[in-house]
Amino acid sequence: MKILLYNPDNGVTRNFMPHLWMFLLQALTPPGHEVLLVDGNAQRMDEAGIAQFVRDNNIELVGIGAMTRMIAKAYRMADAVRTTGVPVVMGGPHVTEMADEALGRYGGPRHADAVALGEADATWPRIVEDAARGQLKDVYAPVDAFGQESKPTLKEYPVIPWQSIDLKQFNLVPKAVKATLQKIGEGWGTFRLIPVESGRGCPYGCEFCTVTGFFGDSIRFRTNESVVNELLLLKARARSEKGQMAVFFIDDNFAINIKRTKSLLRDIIAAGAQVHWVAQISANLLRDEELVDLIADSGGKWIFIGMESIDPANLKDVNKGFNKPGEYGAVLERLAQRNVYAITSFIFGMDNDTTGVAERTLAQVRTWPPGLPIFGLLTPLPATPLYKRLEKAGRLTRPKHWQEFIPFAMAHTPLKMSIEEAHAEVSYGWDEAYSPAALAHAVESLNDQPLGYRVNIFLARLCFRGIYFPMMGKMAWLKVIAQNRRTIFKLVREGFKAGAWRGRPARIPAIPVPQAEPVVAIAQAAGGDGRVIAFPAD
Ligand code: B12
Ligand code: SF4
Repeated sequence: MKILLYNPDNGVTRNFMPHLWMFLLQALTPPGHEVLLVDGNAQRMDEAGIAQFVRDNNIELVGIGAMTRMIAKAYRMADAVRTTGVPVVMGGPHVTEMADEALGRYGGPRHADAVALGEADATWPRIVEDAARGQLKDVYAPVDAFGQESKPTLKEYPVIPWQSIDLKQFNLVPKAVKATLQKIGEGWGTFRLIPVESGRGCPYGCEFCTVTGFFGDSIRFRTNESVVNELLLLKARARSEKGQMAVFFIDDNFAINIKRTKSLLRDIIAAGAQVHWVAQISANLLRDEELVDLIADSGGKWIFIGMESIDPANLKDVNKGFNKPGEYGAVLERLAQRNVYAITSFIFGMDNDTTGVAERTLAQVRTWPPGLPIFGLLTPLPATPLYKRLEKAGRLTRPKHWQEFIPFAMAHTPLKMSIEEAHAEVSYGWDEAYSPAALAHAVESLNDQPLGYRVNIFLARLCFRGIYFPMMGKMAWLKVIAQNRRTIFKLVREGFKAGAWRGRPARIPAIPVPQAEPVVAIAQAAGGDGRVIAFPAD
């Protein structure tokens, strides 16, 4: 059978990283079937396009995975596929919670022939075999022989054959400069950010988050050996094509078991498997100096921290009281001393937020080492405790907000300000944090560092700006470049000075890894279409 796995774009922003579920299910497909992957972020497709693709390639089964944010598009694409007579299986966090919606059991149209609930590692092979026999069931649940929910232990993790997967659509280096960049240093002809998981599950249960409900509060880890081997495979692939790979450890909380994270990072270093990496780690776990040392030494460059709010009352409301705003500055300082920087995520529209929350947050951010602040609105995702609380209180203004996705728009009324005021706070946050003055300030604050670090922070900021501000097309980019011309000119001028790129970082990592380049490549790629995508709330 020929199978297509498809992940939709969200219609607004473009993702910089492929989705792990596609590679994982491809690796778990029983032998004898061919699996094609299409990521809508890399290959835009509309309804007619996917129907044509299915016909042209004689596809016999289509698997679609989507978050809540893209579900409306996912349903439209599924409908288009089903008009060709090819069955559609849907999976992922949204349909797991809203299976009846996908199956048309709420009285609405049916979009999927079958739905895979929860983690599909064990059910996918069954789905494929049933589809091949023409006997798809409506619902596939991950249960054991006794009907009890069962989750993969991850001890027997499949080997994703990175050496041979077709990754053409996921190269962030624009075609026009690929050949030239291939000749630079070890080669920059390709740059890919690859998702790797080392474990699943988070016990913290923050009120707005899907993860604890979906993956459960039992945390499971792959063996160190299997993660290290995967990194080695990725490095070998990058070398063979004169390119670079960076890794996003997509674990919800990469250091949830500090002892185990340290042992993994030590094994990575011992095996020479360091790549540049990004990971999500909650602030409370970054108090550990030894952990932060190992992060830097193993190639960690950016840590995503779900700070959410600088107001302890807000954090308590959403069951995230383990975040202590008073220690945020020290945590970031500890990272910055090792040249690791943070993507700090904030949520506005929380129940204790009042007007001016963006400026109050920014006043704190300005006292911290430079990083990438991002701002979003509290969003009631289906089946989360937050959704249930707001529904019970009659506070949902758009209870099915996913059916008509509007970026950066609230779906409930905050308690101490209006919806419009919350929107204005988010807008202010982005405006101020990504203004030319703020970008110049971020660059200047690293004046004692080699030029690469300053270029890195500048380009990363330009890219992250695109999460909120449309930077589609050349004109929008030219405008941004014109607004930031002073900083660009300064960086270029310094680039010509002898030794500017070398210098001595504030602290030399024990294991030397090249600096700055991944973000350079992301920025170059973003030059095509300008937008990068939001990170999750850790
Ligand atoms: C990495 C990640 C991202 C990446 C993008 C995704 C990528 N390229 O990998 C980035 C950082 C960009 C991102 C952004 C966002 N994310 Co995100 N992200 C994640 C994260 C941490 C890991 C995803 C992952 O790969 N998991 C591991 C794989 C193996 O699990 P999986 O995808 O669920 O797949 C399994 C099953 O679901 C199933 N499955 C999935 N698809 C399919 C399809 C078929 C056909 C079948 C049979 C089975 C199946 O099988 C897989 C194997 O078991 C998850 C949390 C999590 N742990 O999953 C949040 C998560 C998916 N993100 C979430 C959110 C909310 C966002 C943002 C909206 C955050 C924001 N405020 O901006 C943005 C929106 C992105 C966009 N495109 O518009 C929510 C989604 C909740 C929901 N109901 O939709 C999650 C669950 C986190 C949370 N806090 O609740 N995210
Ligand atoms: S927001 Fe982060 S820390 Fe909280 S439950 Fe979700 S994954 Fe865990």
